[in-house]
Amino acid sequence: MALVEINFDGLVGPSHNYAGLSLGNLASASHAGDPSYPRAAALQGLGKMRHNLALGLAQGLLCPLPRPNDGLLQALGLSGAPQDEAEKRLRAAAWSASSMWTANAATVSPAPDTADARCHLTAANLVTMPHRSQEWPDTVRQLRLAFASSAHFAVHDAVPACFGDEGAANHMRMCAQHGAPGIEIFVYGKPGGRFPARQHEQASRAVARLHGLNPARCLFVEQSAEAIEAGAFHNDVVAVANERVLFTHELAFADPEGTYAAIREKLPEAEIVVVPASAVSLADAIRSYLFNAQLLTLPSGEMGLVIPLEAWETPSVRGWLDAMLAGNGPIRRVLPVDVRQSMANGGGPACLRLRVVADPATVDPRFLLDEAKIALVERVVAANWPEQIDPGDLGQPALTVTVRNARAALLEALGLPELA
Ligand code: SUG
Repeated sequence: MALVEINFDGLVGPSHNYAGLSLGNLASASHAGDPSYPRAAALQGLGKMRHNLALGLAQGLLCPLPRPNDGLLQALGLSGAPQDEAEKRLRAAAWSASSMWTANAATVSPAPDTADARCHLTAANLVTMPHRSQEWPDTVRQLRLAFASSAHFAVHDAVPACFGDEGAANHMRMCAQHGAPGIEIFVYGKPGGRFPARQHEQASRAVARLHGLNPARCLFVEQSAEAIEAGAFHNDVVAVANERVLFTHELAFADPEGTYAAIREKLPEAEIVVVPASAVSLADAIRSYLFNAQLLTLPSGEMGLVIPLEAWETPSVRGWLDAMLAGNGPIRRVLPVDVRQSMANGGGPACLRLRVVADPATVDPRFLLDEAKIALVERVVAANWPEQIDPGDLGQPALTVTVRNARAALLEALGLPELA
């Protein structure tokens, strides 16, 4: 069994729009009401997938969920036109393309870490934000299709809604190599601040139990209240790990030194790269999404950091990265990509992907990409995704038809009638 890391990117859906739905996500709030460009957004995402595939890495795709979600509107008694701002927001929720951020689709524990030696995935309930809480039943359906081989995978329903769970965005795995047993680090927030703490400690503990993880190989770490307050609504906005390396802002965790010591105790080969606030302020880190990067092991064995262009263009971040590259650290390449449409809603390169360590031969091939399939999906997007959506367009019958037909064209092209 050749276990490799496969990045499953969420394709930006045809209803992508800026509705300002995520309290505590500064980008979402500041772009509320802007026109969005779904076609350009999806093509940017596909450009990132092609970029990473060309690095020699395994790449997968998850499809957008059905939108608008009439079932949600009906359940809320909202079949007619919205009567006030609150109802407008609920309608926007039913149109949200937020499932593109597949780092929030599930938490994944690869086979080497679990008691039954299968890769376990638990869909995230995303209960803190109404527009995200509708995702998981459709997500779990898609995961059960992509990872249908029960000899290799176990896909769990979301944990009960009493505890908020945001999936892999608050989970890091460190190990000597992807295919070796690892330690799993669950990061939770404590409520009470200006912004919601979306990940509950008890949700993380439930996921660890469901996955059959060895408690001695797990860490449950509190995110710093300061980071949440500054707009780090998920831990992956301020830290990212890959194999033996943790790349983190100094203010990411409530107890940074204790966290680093606990990691080193469980994984002596760990290398922890800390960016001090004196070099990159928390505000710059969050605005630029430096840490919402894909930290990848390249086929050469070197590590590369796929960052958003916004990070490359932020002077303090650029200065720190240039110094890092000139030094001797474990991250040897920095690779900027353009995902500006997603970034404007608070989703960087790391948000757009779900990492699954598995043998690609055990995954349904319809969810795996090569160059030809990326080109196929690009053609479908170019022909079917709306070019622009203005906030006032949501709910229009013609746009509803366009959005539904666009997704249907994608499922047809990928041969995925089960998701229709
Ligand atoms: O949940 N934005 C997403 C961004 C998710 C980023 N994911 C990770 N950090 N892993 C969120 O806040 C904005 C939607 C809107 O406002 O229209 C939104 O849902």
